[in-house]
Formats: sequence, structure tokens, C-alpha cells
Amino acid sequence: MKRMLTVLLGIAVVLFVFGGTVFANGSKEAGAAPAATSDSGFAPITHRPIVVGFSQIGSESEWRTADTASVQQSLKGDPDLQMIYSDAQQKQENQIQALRSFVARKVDVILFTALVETGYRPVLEEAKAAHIPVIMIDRDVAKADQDLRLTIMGSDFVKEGQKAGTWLADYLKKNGLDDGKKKIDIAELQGTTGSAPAIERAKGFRDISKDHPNWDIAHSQTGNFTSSEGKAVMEAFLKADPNIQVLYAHNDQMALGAIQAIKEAGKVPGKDIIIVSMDGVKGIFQAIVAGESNCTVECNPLLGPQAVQAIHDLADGKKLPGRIWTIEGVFDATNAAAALPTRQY
Ligand code: GYE
Repeated sequence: MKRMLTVLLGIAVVLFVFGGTVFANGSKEAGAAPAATSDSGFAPITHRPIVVGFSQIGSESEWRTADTASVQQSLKGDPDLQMIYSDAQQKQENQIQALRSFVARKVDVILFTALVETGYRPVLEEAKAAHIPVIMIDRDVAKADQDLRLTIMGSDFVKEGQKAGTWLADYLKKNGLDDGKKKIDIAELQGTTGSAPAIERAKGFRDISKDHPNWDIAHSQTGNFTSSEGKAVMEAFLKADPNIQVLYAHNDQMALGAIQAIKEAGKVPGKDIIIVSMDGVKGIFQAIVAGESNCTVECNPLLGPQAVQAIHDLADGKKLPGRIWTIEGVFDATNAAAALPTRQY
């Protein structure tokens, strides 16, 4: 009796698997009945390859180069996936056009890094109407538009800003540089105006600075996340104010440009001006080890494996978490040299 049951069960499993396979071959175009929506709200993807449109913002920094390479390599390295890549070259209109072309080509999944937080709603609605899931990677859209994307993977930029502020408070205190009364003159190089990391890193830092009434963010301007603009803006800051004591840069790339400007102004970066920035790219590790910069708050760009995992989970009909965080650290003169040999970006 038991054996009979086992045999019957075996036949049922074979039929189920075989049936599934036949059905899978039917794919979208073959007129198969639309698959039931899964926990994610989207139909499981049964055909192969799964076509993924990846809309990247550009190549403004070492961080971005590492991020693009990680995502591209992970997608290309997976035989189940086929990537269509688009580089918006820092122009929102290019990005909207790319997203629209992904919808027209009926890709299975869109991977999307939003250059700035707002302005994508109409095209995201088009993706939704076409039942194409949108997975954000790195930079999110604004809260009001988050109903149109499935999930976001990347860093907590507010927390990064807080980590920078906390590091600075500790450093100033430890070195007897802040008595809580005398003004601390701070310059801020912001990231691309309207982008999630610029908005949130500014906010996170202020969450800490508001508890230090003598901290004065006397200068704040965008350096667009690039070394050249970081340098130019820092030059202007230094011309206007020779008393700047701290530079808070929203990424390492701008800090690296600013270090040049500080040197050219006859000052010593890392000493005359304390520098804290974000990302954790090799260049800033080297600068910290050389004493020319002071702290970097890590922001991990190696998001490719996570992206591939999310696509597979989605294809398998699993529910994706609303937010997929990356784990990161803080590096200064106490630990940068030890970590440098193992840094991957
Ligand atoms: O910090 C910066 C880049 O969006 C987190 O963009 C990313 C930021 C990163 O160009 O270097």
C-alpha cells in the first residue's frame, strides 16, 4: 500500500514537473494563459532568458564605475539573464527615453538607478501598465513615487550622513578642537542636486550637527559628485573664506578634487582642513593613509550579486522585501591602512 502511494506520488510529481515545463515553453507570446500573480504581485517568469533592462545614470565617479562593472558582470555571468544596458550620461531625459524603450521592448524586469528623485512618474506608470516590475538599485525615487517600484537595494544615505557627523564630533573632541563654544567653520560639497544621496546625506549630517550649535555649515554647494567640480567649488569656497576648518563631501571623488584645491591654496589637507567623505574608494583610502584626508564612510557599490538574486527570486514568484540594505563600515587613520589591501573598489 505504502509502495503504491509512493509510485502514485512519483507519477504525480513527474506530471506536475512535465506539465510545468510544457507550460513554461508556452511563454508570454505563445498565448499561454496568464500565470497567476505571485507574492510580489507579478507573474513568475518561466521563459529564458529573462530580459533585463538596466538604466544607469553615467560614470561620474570611481564608485559608479565599480557599481556598473558589478551589475554588468553579474547579469552577463548568469546564463538565464540577458541584459540591455543604457547609460544616461547624467541626463534625465536620456534616462526617461531608455526606460520608455525598455517598456516598448517588453523587457521582463527593469533595473533602475534614478539620477534624481523626481520626474519619472509618467514613465513608471507606463512600466506598471505593461506589468513590468521595476527594481531600484542604489538611488531611489521620491517617496511619492515609490508605489510604482517593487523594491530598492542599496545604502542608507541618511545613516551615512549621520555616521559622518558622528565621526566628526568624536574626532574634534578627541583632538581638543571643539570646546562646544568656538565656531567650527564647515564647508559642504553636495552631490547632484535632487538626487537621493545628496538629499539624504545632507539630512543625516544635519541630524548630528543640530546638536552642535557652534558648528556652522558656512558653505554648501553641489559639486555634482565629480572630482573636477569638487575642485572648482572648493577653490571658490577657499577664496571666499580662508578659515574653513572642515570639509564634508558627499562623495570621495569630490573630496579628492577638493584636496587638490586645498593644496593649491597653500593649505595642508587632512590637517589645516579636516576632511570626511563617503564611498570608500581606493583613492580616498590612499589619501587617508597619506594623511591627506581623514575619514570615509563606506557605501558599497558592488550591488550586482544582490540584483541577480532579486531577479531570480522575482522570477520564482517569491515576495521581495521592500528594501534590501547593504552592510557598510567607517574608515579613518586607525583602520584604513589595514583594510586597503583587501578593498575591491
Ligand atoms: O556616493 C557617488 C556616486 O549614488 C551612492 O553616486 C551613489 C553615489 C556615490 O557617483 O560617488
